[in-house]
Amino acid sequence: MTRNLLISILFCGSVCMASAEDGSRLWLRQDTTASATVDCMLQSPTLDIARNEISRAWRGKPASLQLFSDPAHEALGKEGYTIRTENGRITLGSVSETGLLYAAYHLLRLQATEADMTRLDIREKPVYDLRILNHWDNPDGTVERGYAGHSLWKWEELPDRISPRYEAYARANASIGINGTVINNVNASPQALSTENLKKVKALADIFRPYGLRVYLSVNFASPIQLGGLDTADPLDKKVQAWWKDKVHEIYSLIPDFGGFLVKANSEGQPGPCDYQRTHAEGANMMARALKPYGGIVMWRAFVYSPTDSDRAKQAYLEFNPLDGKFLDNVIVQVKNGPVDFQPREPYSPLFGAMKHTPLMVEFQITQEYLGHSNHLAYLAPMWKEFFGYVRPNTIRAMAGVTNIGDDTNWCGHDLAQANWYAFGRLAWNPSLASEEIAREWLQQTFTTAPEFVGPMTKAMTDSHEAVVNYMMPLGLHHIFAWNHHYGPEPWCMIPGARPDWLPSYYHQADKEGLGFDRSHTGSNAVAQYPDSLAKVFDSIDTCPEKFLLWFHHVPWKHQMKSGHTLWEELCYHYNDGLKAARSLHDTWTAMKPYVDDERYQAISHRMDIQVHDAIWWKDACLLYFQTFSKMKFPKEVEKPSFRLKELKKVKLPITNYECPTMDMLPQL
Ligand code: GCV
Repeated sequence: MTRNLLISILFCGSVCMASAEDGSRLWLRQDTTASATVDCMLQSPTLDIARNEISRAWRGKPASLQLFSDPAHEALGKEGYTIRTENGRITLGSVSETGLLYAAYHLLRLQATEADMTRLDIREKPVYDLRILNHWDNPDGTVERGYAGHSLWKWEELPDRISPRYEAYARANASIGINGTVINNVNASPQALSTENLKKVKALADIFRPYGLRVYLSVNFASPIQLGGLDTADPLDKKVQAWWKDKVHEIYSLIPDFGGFLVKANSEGQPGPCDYQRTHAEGANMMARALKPYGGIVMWRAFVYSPTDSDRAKQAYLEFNPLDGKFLDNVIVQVKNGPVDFQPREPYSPLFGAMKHTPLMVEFQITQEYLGHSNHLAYLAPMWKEFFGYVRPNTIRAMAGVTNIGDDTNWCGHDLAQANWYAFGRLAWNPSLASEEIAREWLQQTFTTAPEFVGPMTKAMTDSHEAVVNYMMPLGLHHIFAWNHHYGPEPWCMIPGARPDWLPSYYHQADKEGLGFDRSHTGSNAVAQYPDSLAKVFDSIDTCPEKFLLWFHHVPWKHQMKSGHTLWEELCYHYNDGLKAARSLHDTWTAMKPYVDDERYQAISHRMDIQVHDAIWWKDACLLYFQTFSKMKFPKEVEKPSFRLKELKKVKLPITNYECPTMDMLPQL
């Protein structure tokens, strides 16, 4: 049965208009001069957006937007939709207005990617109900691990002045199906919940709402003390419970569709329930009870590790697995994809699959904290797909991504990094999409559909993650970054008095015997946290996939690898291949000049110069340093070092944890 909405859109001709190519239009760059006639029987903010999007850009057959309540559409859920060619027109159908908005963007994507639209019969339903961005934005406008300028949110101007970028942000998210945003840093200020701040949050929520984007807040567990003046934040204390209940009531009176809380507790110095000898479950459940009457949720992070003797990679599992089944049903435990911390490559976190009675969501990092910031091209869909190669999508409840968005004109610093925002949204909708397919459609919409451009660039993007892994940390090496800013290589880094698990030597364990962290049964036995069949594979140096070898094993320098090379040679070849691949990405881009506007061409070229520079820096720093242990020669095919170890050891970049270095700050070749 259709409800009585019918919007007819008639095609009108248009002319193409040129505009500055500064990257600000993201992948939403269709000519919007179509001025199609729209016949609309119902109006609402969301439907108006859907109608306008189609009427301004659609150049195909007449189209209708229809709300349905039939079983076929109900089976697609609140946000699913159909797109069908029927009787000479295209019908977009859904049970909800947001579903129709998503359908509108899908239709326009088909047009922008020049898909065959003669007979459309599309049924779409998101795999995850929660597809959510996490901003690590601070109240002072800085963005922790953000490399695209300052925060988009202008707190000092809100709620009176509204930047047009807020709506542009919501639109971009809706166009790829992202339906939630946590707008502040997980290292949360208690002030996030002040009445004054909540009014600002409400202003954003009002703008986002028609785009189907709900607002969430990161909260500081000690807010009842810091903000409420209580003498405790103990989750079992009645006054504390009442404080949260009242605060939640206040939030919902301002923002009726508020999504809920994200909590980093007892992690890296943040307060939490363990301060009162309570468990994470007790802390999470206390907040969940306050949110439950309004339909709100708690996303409770499992990113915990203390300076104990226990291998850092084991700690989240050790602390959370015993709590399986103890969380209320509106709590989702948010787990980083790997057991350590968003390294260029990690095995999946063993909590996935272990906590069978607790809803879990995966946290990916879109911002490139450990992948060359916004200087390097690292298309991350292949890395996220690797996770889904081990963790079946239907065993988790939701997907979160730490954003790479800032107030830079092009949103993400590197124009090609927009693809990671895009890919996150597309995979959160459907994790079985192929990385290549997502790259291709992003390139077609963002640059040109010319096959001479799309073909080589799809390949370059898809290869880029492996290139970065190779020139930074191949074969399972991890966390050998410079202290704090996590940009360049510092495998030698030694800070007196620092926590051992914040220093590279904790992770690479280089010595005269070999390299790598022994997490097998002879070492920390982290392998035992995986299901038996996989634990066995990881446990043996002979069966462990080589991409994880140094993650799970301390491997002798002369160990024979599958290629027949020794570990030392193999390491050298990987770094060398990474450098070659970085050069090849740059060459591909150079050949794309005829297909790209000059502004974006130059901006990307410049960042690729830095990427090649950094690949040399990483290769030289790591190989020269590890050579002091292996005492072995470089194979002759490996490019001679350009830097000297002594010089590299002196490098200290003048950047903080929210800046991206410029070429002049880097060690000079
Ligand atoms: C928001 C890593 C990052 C921190 C980040 C933390 C987290 O340690 O370096 O900047 O803090 O992860 O995810 O909580």
